[in-house]
Amino acid sequence: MQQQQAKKKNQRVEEVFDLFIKHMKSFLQEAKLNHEEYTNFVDWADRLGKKGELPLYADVFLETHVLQAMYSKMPGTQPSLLGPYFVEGSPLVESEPGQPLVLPKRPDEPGEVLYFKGNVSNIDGQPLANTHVEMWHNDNSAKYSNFDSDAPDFNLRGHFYTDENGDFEVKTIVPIPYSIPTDGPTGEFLEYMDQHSMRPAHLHIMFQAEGHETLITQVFFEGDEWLETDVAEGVRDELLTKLEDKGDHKEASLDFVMRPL
Ligand code: MBD
Ligand code: FE
Repeated sequence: MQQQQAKKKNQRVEEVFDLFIKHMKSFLQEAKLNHEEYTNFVDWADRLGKKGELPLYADVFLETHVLQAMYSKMPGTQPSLLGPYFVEGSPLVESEPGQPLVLPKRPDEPGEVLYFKGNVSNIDGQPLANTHVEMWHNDNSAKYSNFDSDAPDFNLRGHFYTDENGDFEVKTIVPIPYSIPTDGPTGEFLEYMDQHSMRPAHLHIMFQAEGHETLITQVFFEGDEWLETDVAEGVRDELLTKLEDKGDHKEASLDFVMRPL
């Protein structure tokens, strides 16, 4: 009996909802939201959900604020958006001795070859060997496998581990700027806001190391035309790297710092 009750009541939900209502009251007074606007909102949100765009909308317009409220003053690499296109179960990427790790790709994968290097350490500067690194990004037509791309599932998605010095190097292609879908209720919202739909090119990267907080972040490239106006506001200065032109390929690198639990 007691167990059943404990299962249903969620103190945290109650606490957060009470706070939400408290702040919403003053927000509603300030916004002077009328009843018709409220019903328009409910109709739009219903369509958003029915089209399966709720995760997209939330990750584009809310997730950055969740992250900044909690983590912007914390030490270590700033997190950025997980986004709606992460899928669990990516393949393990292994390499032959002396060869780079290669993210799964089609034999004729279009795009510029990118060698991306990184180092993972803790906030005291100690390297974090054997850290689980998960990477995913879009292809040269700006599409993500398992979602809007015709590529096989898990194309340009994989995981691997840092070496004894906390280093890794992976071969993939350069991601390109991404337009979020504009043909549904999220696009309708963008029109109301007179806001473009672009995100700068980015690599998604997630680190898991024992005794450390999981770090979910993104890597952006200097000079990208969408950095300042990223529709999802995911860019942080420390997540920028330079794409170096090496003739037949590009190189980039960034170091990452994980916080202890
Ligand atoms: C993306 O590729 C993305 O990373 C986010 C956060 C939102 C929409 C599309
Ligand atoms: Fe993305």
